[in-house]
Order: sequence, then C-alpha cells, then structure tokens
Amino acid sequence: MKTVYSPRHAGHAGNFELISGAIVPAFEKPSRAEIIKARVEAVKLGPILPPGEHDLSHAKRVHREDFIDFMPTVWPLWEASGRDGSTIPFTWPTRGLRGDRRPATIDALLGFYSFDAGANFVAGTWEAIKSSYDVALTGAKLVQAGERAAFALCRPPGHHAGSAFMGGYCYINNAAVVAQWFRDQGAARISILDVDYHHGNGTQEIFYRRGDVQLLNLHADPMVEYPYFLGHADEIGEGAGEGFNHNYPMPFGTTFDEWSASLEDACAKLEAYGPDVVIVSLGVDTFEKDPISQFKLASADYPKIGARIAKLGKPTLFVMEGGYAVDEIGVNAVGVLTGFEDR
Ligand code: OKP
Ligand code: ZN
Repeated sequence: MKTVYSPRHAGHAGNFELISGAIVPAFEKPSRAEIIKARVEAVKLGPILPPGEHDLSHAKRVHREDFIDFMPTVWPLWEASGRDGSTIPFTWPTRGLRGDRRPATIDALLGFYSFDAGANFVAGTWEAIKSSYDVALTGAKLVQAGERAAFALCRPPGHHAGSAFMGGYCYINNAAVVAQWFRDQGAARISILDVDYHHGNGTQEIFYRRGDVQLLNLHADPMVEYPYFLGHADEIGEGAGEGFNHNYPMPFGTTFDEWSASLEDACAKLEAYGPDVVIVSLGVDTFEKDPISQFKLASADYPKIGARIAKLGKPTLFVMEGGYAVDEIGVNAVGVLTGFEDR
C-alpha cells in the first residue's frame, strides 16, 4: 500500500489545549505523524510519496467559502493584532447569540468559525492544514487511478471540522473533502467509516442531508465524551439523507469484542449500501493506553479491524485522524493497514 506524507505537518507545533481545567501542551503533536511514518518504513508497507499541490476549490465543495478563505488569514491577523504564541478563541455564537453575522476582529472571528477552543493556530499551522489537505487528495487520486487502497497520513486530522467551523484539533475535514472529490469524479456512492474514538461531528454535519455519502461512526457515547453535542444513535440523517447516517455510541471501557460487534453491524450496512469507494477515518485513540480516551482496544486488535475492512472488497482510502498514545501510534495505525493487506 502506498502512503502519502508531507513533512510540512511539522509547522503545527508547540500549541496548547484546555483540558480538565488546565492549559497543557496539545496531545495532537508532530511526533504522531513521524512515528507513524517510521512504522510504515519499518514494516515496508510500501512507497511513501509526497503530496501534489491542490487549490482550495475542493475544500470549498464541502466547506463554506468564507470559512476556507479565513484560514490562511488567521496567523497574519493574529500577528497584526500584536500577539504571538498561539491563537485561542474564547467567545462563541451559541444559542441566543447571532451566528449569522460575521464579526470584524480576529478574536471574534476565531469564535465565529470554531465550536470549541481546540483548534489553535501557530505560525506554521496553515501550512500544515494545507499539507494535510494535499495528502488526502493525493491519496484519493491513487485510489481513483486503480490502487486497491492507499494511506493518507494526514496531520492535522479533520473529522470534527464542519462546513463552517473548526474544533477538536481539526480545520479542514480531509475525509469529507475526498468523499466529495470521488463524487465529483463520477462515483455514485461513498461510505465513510469513522473508527476514531470520538464522534466525527463535522463529517456528520456536512453530509447529514445527503444520501450519496453514507456515514458509519463508531465512538464513545457523547453523553459522557467529547464532542458531547452530536453522535447519538437517533441521528439518522434528514431529508434525502434520512437512513444514511449511522451512529454507534459505546460506553467507557468498551473492549474489542464489544466494539467489533458495532463494526460488524456497520459493515453490514455498508455492504447493503454498495459504495464505489470506502473512506476510513482512521483514529487509533480507541487504544487502551490512549491518554485522553476510555476504550480498551489492544494493539493486536488493529490488524483485525484492517482485515474486516479488506473483506468489504472496495477501493479504500485510509485517512489518518486521532490517536494520542504516541509510543504505540505507529504500531496501531499501521497495524490496521497490514491487517488490511493480510500480513
Ligand atoms: C480529536 B480526534 C476535553 C478535551 C477534548 C479534544 C479531543 C479532540 C480529538 N476535556 N479534547 O477525534 O482524535
Ligand atoms: Zn479522536
């Protein structure tokens, strides 16, 4: 399997996040991608290719134009306002406030285009976001050209980013961008299988009213886990999208036995749908030693996930999302891919 990777992710570094009442170094850090890449090399998964350059038109197919146009301006606006370090929003247009009126200062704009304080910019963040987008699209092109599967080693991740909001370490929704890209290339139906520990609220928001992109989302119960405000089982899609959104919320402590029962159900729904392409939002924060998550999957379980996905028999693009147990992230993420390849 070919991997697409760019060193430009590394500019997104040294930022902080709010968690459990403290401001701490962000768990989503550059070593994540480096350790995955090293594991791809160690197991000789296949060639590692650099991404091609893509303009932002593909992002604007799933995100609002003003949101995408805002992102490259964030750091220049932040610097122009006399600040350094890292951006962080602190006011959001929640219920009772106006979310339809684009404000005019950088602090307000950050809140306007975010749903939490978890997608911050440092000087190199835009370049990293853009590289992650290019990595995803280059991976999609490999699958479109006939590869059975490809691995887009995206960083930063994307599945929390919605049509006009960032959050949860996510800026551009890479999986959504490539799903739309395959549609624009003529694919009739796409399935996105999101196995990250957290609900892919952004992907769900983007496709909620569409029947041409099926979503299967396995995650921790939003009653008790981030992103809290989406991801329940009764969210089945709306209008033309009704019946094409499937959520599998699971309790803290979920083991592979329990988790794989949800995967099995999701795969049955996927097979019934019959997509032309499968996009896997590949998070490995379901791991038992993940520092911010509460599931109990073991390293030996990840190849089994890959094997089950391979059994679907569809052209498959793996798009990297979360996973914060950095020491084991390579073994776990690449374990899915070697499992897919049956070795
Ligand atoms: C991104 B991905 C709240 C902490 C929330 C955000 C987690 C984002 C995960 N106490 N942290 O889905 O792996
Ligand atoms: Zn996650």
